[in-house]
Amino acid sequence: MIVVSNRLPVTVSVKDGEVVVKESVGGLATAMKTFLAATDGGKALGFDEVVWVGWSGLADEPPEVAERLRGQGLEPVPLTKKDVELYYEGFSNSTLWPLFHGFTTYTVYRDEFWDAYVSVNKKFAEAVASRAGPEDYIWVHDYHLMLLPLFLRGAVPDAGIGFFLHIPFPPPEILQLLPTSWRNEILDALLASDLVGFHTSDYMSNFIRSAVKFVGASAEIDVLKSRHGYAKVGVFPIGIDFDRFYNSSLDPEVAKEMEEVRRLLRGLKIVFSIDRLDYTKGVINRVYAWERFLKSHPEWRRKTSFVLVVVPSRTGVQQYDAMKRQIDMEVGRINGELGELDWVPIIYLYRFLPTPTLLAMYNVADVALITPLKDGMNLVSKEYVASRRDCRGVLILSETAGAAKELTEAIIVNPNDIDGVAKALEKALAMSEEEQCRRLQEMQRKLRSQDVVKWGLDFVQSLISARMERADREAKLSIVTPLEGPALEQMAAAFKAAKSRALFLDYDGTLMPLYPYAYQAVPDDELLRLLEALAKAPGVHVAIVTGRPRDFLETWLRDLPVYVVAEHGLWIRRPDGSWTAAITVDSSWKPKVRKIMEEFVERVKGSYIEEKEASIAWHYRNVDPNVGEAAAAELTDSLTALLTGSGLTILRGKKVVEVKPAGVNKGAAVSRLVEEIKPDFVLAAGDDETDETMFAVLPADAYTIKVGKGKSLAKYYLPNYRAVREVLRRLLAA
Ligand code: GDG
Repeated sequence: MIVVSNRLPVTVSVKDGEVVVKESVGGLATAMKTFLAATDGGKALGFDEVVWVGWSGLADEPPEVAERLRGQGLEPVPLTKKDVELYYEGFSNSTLWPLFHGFTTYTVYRDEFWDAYVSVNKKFAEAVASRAGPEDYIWVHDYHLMLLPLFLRGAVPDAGIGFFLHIPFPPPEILQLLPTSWRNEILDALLASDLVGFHTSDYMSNFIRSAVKFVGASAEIDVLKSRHGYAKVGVFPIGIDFDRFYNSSLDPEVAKEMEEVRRLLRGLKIVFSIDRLDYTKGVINRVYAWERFLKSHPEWRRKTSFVLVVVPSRTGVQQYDAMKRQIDMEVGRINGELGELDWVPIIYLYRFLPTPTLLAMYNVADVALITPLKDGMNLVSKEYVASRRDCRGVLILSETAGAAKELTEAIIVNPNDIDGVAKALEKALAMSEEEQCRRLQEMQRKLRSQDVVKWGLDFVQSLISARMERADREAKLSIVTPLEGPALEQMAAAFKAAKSRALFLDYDGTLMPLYPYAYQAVPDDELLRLLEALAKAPGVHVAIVTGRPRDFLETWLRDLPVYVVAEHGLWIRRPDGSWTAAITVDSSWKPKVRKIMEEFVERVKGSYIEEKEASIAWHYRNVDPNVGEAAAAELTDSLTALLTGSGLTILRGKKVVEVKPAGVNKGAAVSRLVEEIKPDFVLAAGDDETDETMFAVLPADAYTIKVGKGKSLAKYYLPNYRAVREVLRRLLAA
């Protein structure tokens, strides 16, 4: 397995010509190290070796650094000063970081940034490729490397490629601000992965909506189909090393620190927060909320202090320096205004805390005030909760942190609601010990079971199965052979030899040409005579398997003794003319969907709605293709937002977007008929996506035929409906 992240999990320095390598602390490095240690360096998962590829942190590093790192399972990607400036500080931290966190006005768009991002992602791909083979798994981390899956797919096409995003994925309306080609290249590159993972389902659905809207991917629950094939998407909320924090107070060094902190703070109630200096963290909002609290609750003055730790980060970047000055100024003002000779309202530290001190603070703080404006996950909140073996302490957490989805027993606040945060502070400081413990226990239960090892295992196991599914699909997709010559003769012979034969035939595009309007595709005499002759032949069962509504089929096929599967498997008609429904039909959702589709009919000239008993379809066959595809993507997007969790699915067929109940498809209906008819010869033919569900469920010896161009699960290929009719005539002759 190859792990790739912008930074290697070490801090490297060169002192007096000697290379010094230290382990680094912080989110990703610690998380992966814990995961790897728990899996015996990946061996428990079947990996012989784990190599980590990334930047050492030194620009223009001397060659001895690489040598030294390689000896430790690390593969450095050397970056120049210019790379660091344009790719790291530039595109990663001045474009993607603000935009993905929703800080659109801080986002800088510069061509040199983008160019460097592309070229550094290529450098990473080369470094990975130098170590990777076709059997390997590559796990790429975070927003610095979003183009990497595409470059890797080119360099090591058969490797398993997984990508995990540690920060939020923004909604399409925000992503849209990125210049079109950058935005689309990023989405397209991510889709070259086998698996793309996010912290929350919101981020995942933002990604799905963007991929559908901007690069025309089609979504099937947790799979996105694009020009690269299939990419799985999933939610993997990162956890922490629970036991390490839960046991921290037992560590003598931490215990000593705890005592020291308690002694220095003399019985004051402590409200604690620690953050990297970053505008996403909303530090100033906390300061204002604290001021509001102290002003509206003077009785708490001298009884409590706010320990505000801000860790230096990205110094030298303009926005960060301005923010630092504002914090310095406001903290000074409040301390000056409200402080006393023997009491400081805000104890402000601008530095990195040694780990034992941080753990001591987690263990003694009465309240943790963690109110970022936007945060992918936020590990500090989890670490605080896990540390409280004594079952004391209250967490105040922003609803805009990914962690709020799991830590629902925290006091959840809106970080911009200064009054709300001030009230939460009062509630937290007054909370009974029983309630503190009840809330903590519930959160600890979740953190214990969803720890960082579980996160890693879930991701890697999903990656392994996603890759297997892809290999499986590609193997099947690649063997479509023309149905002619000996292949056709062999099939005709099998048809003749069989006792019971089932023919599952799609209608539009398979037996008939595609017409601009659905109502125009009225069966011609030649087709009707052919179907009738087949259906009346002994031991032959003909089924027309289509997305069309019952009434159309009743009108035109009524007199034929054939099976009919209508509306993609919702209705089945037996040759005796009786109809049965596959599920009970609830149509209460239809008006809402119709209303949205009507807007599109209004806007997109030439498009129209076809309403069926259990589904509604929007057709755009006779619309300018560019306009039609863009509108279809937009419609799918609006419908996805409306229908998530509704038990309905959105189907994108050829020039049609259709909404219908989930679990109903041609494949399910055809399986039913196979059980009923028990044929010893099965043929299925179809031309679009919806027919793939038939090919997927039929027995291995079935003759499955893809009509027209494109990849398919079918075994054989025929160019058009005329060829299909020709083959049917050949069978009839047999
Ligand atoms: C990304 C996402 C997501 C911090 N200050 C000190 C210190 N730390 C440690 C904490 C914690 C980590 O650093 C920071 O955790 P974050 O959750 O903020 O993670 P990041 O790595 O900044 O960022 C974030 C995360 O990835 C994981 O996916 O949660 O949303 O932005 O572990 O304890 N440690 C010590 N002294 C400090 O002063 N010793």
